[in-house]
Order: sequence, then structure tokens, then C-alpha cells
Amino acid sequence: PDLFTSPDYYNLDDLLNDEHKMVREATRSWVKKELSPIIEDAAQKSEFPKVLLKGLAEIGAFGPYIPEEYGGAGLDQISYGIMMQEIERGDSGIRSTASVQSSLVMYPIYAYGSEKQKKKYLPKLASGELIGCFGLTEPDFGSNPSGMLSNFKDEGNHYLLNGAKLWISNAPFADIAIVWAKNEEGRIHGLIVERGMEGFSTPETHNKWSLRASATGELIFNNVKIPKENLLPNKNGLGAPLGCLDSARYGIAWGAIGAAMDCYDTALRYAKERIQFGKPIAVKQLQQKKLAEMITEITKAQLLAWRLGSLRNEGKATSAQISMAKRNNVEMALKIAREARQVLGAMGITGEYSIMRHMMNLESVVTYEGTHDIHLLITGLDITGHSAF
Ligand code: TGC
Ligand code: FAD
Repeated sequence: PDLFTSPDYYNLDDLLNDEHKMVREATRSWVKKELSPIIEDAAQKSEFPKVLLKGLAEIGAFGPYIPEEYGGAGLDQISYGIMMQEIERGDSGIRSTASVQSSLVMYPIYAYGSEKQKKKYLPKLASGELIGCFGLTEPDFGSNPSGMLSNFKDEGNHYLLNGAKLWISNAPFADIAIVWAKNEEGRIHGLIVERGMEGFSTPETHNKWSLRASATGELIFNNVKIPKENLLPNKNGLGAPLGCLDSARYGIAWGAIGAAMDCYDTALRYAKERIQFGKPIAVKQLQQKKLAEMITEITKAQLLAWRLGSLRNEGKATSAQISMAKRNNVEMALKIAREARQVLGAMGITGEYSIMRHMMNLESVVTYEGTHDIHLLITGLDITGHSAF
């Protein structure tokens, strides 16, 4: 079913400018035409649909807010958010690819890279000629990346990189990886690692029940020689990767709304059409409670995301504010997916409808980019001044 109508219960449209609406229409129509028809099959087969890369680049989803001089779309933060919403209405895994490419690969090169690095990589990443991935998480260090073991030594004319990263989106086919590793003093730096460098491999992680249309893998570094010019020179320490996460988490706060809207739309339509006990189930109070709560939660999430986007446009959003929105909106979407699935009864478990796929996808979204618990602890730290990690 492809009858998406964007719920807009509080006239959020009045807060959007023409550019925001244009970006939404362009992204939405691409999702309807190119993504929706093939995504269920890709997810069932557990294959990343590479055929979508070109279109993602064309709609500006690779670097929406990166300035045009580097090939980006030069849009504001609200447009970036709306784009993520519309892509995730289609599938969280495809939104992941756009998030990683934009916020975790292009952003660190743009914000921490040299002019030479920016000119070399950003236009090709924006056009999709190069695809990137972001390696922070390790087998033994997920929520606490500061303990990472990946490391590099200065060997005079190059660095020697060793270690391993796990759960890396896009890893199996990425051309470059932004890898976070410690130098000999234990300080975290970002390095640009390129496919083909000797000792670098990217095995795929199989058998996921979630984000099946996104490729996930490992990054393994076995004495990889990294040219010195591939170190990101302008920021180091844990704050460098976390700065990228701020941008990706913000996009997810919007993205999750898209998944929730698709579940709500589907459940509402189904409830009006499905007849049981001689009447549409939409006349039943229990079903109305589910649907009414869904639209209430979506509306609250939209306002949170919009306000956060405005703060980001003014350069005023804090990391803790971003954590609150990521946590709230993903949990909201996950709950809506679970409720919406029930509205569809048995039909809800099939691939005829997108709800179960969204639900399974959101189990990753609630874990990656900082888990639900970690974001709560970030809020806790912000309001009490005490770290409870
Ligand atoms: P802590 O001592 O609190 O902080 C260390 C340094 O980092 C600074 N900092 C930040 N800087 C910028 N932005 C932020 N959001 C920041 N949060 C903290 C902080 O000021 C400090 O700086 P300095 O100069 O004093 O050293 O760190 P901690 O070791 O106690 O750890 C806490 C923390 C924040 C790391 C933890 O709460 C956390 O966020 N863990 C989650 C890890 C995570 O999100 N991993 C995500 C991996 S990437 C991913 O999942 C991609 S999925 C992609 C997709 O497919 O979409
Ligand atoms: P752990 O950190 O081991 O957490 C396990 C449980 O303990 C969680 O419930 C957590 O909330 C809880 N917990 C941890 N610490 C505390 C605490 N102090 N107090 C209370 N509870 C706590 N990473 C990347 O670097 N790049 C990627 O591209 C990427 N893509 C991903 C794609 C997918 C599909 C998935 C599933 C993950 C991806 N990740 C990626 C990794 C992701 O960021 C981590 O899974 C996440 O940060 C959590 O780490 P962990 O899985 O090791 O869980």
C-alpha cells in the first residue's frame, strides 16, 4: 500500500519554509518511486539494495548540510531532518546509509579534515562515487568507546594501524572508513582508511533480524600502513567522534518519526477497512485508544525534532538536548510499531505491510548511536551534574 499521507495534527507545515517543503516532496516522491517498491524484497533477502545509492546522491541525501563548494546540498538542519524522516518512512536501513555517509563520514572530513582531504573526498562522497563507513564500536567497547584498543604507531613516513571494529554499517562495501584509534600516548584520532590497503579487511555480519536491508560488518586492521596525510588533523580526543554522533543522532530523531508515521498511517487505514463483528475495527474504543495515542506521540515527537532543528540552525543545541530527542523519538516509534502491528492482527506479521520490518529495524535504532539507557544517563548527568555511567 502506497497511500502515505503525512500526519500533521498541529499544522507543523506552518513552521516550515518553501525549501523544507520542496525537500520533503522531492525525497518523498523518490522514496515512493524507487525505495518502497523494492525494499521489502531486499529486507527479506537480507541484501543492501545498492541500486538506491545513485538516487540517494541525486536527492542530496549524501551531505545535505555540507556546503555546496564541497559537493553537499548546502541545506539547513530542518531540511536535513525532514529528508531523514522521509527516507526512514521507507526503511531505517536506507536512512542509516545516508546518516553514516553524511554525518559520520562527510561531517568529520568537513569539520576535522585538512583542505586537501576535503577537496579529495567530499565531492566524491556527495556524488556516491565513494561510500564510507564509521568505525568507533569494538567487540569489547560499545557504550564506552573511550576504552578502545585499536591503535596506531608512528613509523616515520606512515602510521601502522592495528585493531578491530564491530557492528559497522556499510562496512562490507565501503570504499573508505573513518576509523577512531589511539596513538602511542592513548589519544583518540580519526584516520581515513581506504579499501585495498594491505592488511585491511571488512567481513560481513550475517543473520541479523533487524536492519536487514543494511549491510553491517567488521573492520579488521592487521598492520595496515596508513599514509600520514590520512590522519584528520583538526580535532582529537573522544569529543571528535562524539561530535559526529551529535549530528547523526539529530537525524535519527527525525528519521524515527518517519517510521512511526508509516506505521500509524498503515494502522489507521487498516482499522477503517477491516470489518469484524459487522463493523470496521476503527469504531472500537480499544483500537481508537491505540490510534489516538499514536498520533499524540507522533505530534509531540515532531515538535521536539522541529525545535531541536531550529536550535541547531542557530548553533545552540546541546548534546544533551540531542540525546533527549533521539531517545524519546526512537522509543516512541518502536512503541507505535508494536501497537500498529497488533491493529493489523495476523496481517501485521507479513511482508505485505511495512510495520514488522519497521519494528525489527527500530530494535537496532534504539541501540545504535548510543543506547536508550545511555541517552537517559546523558540526561541524568546533564540535570544532576553526576555521571552514572
Ligand atoms: P565523557 O568523559 O563524558 O566525554 C569524553 C569527552 O567527550 C566530550 N563529549 C562530547 N563532545 C561532543 N559531543 C558529544 N555528544 C559529547 N559527549 C561528550 C566530553 O566533553 C569529553 O571531552 P574532553 O575534552 O573533556 O575529553 O565520556 P565517557 O567515557 O564517560 O563516555 C560517555 C559517552 C558520552 C561516550 C557515552 O555516553 C556514549 O555516548 N556512549 C555511546 C557510544 C555511541 O553512541 N556509539 C555509537 C557508535 S556509531 C553508531 O552507532 C553508528 S550507527 C549508524 C547508522 O547506521 O545510522
Ligand atoms: P553494550 O555497551 O555492551 O551495552 C549492553 C547493554 O548494557 C545495553 O542495554 C546498554 O544500554 C547497557 N549499558 C551499557 N553501559 C551501561 C551503563 N553505564 N549503565 C547502564 N546500562 C548500561 N557502531 C559504529 O561504530 N559504527 C556503525 O556504523 C555502527 N552501526 C551499527 C549498526 C547496527 C545494526 C547495530 C546493531 C549497531 C551498530 N553500531 C555501530 C554499534 C552501536 O553503536 C553499539 O551497538 C552501541 O553503541 C551499544 O554498544 P554494545 O552493543 O556493545 O552494547
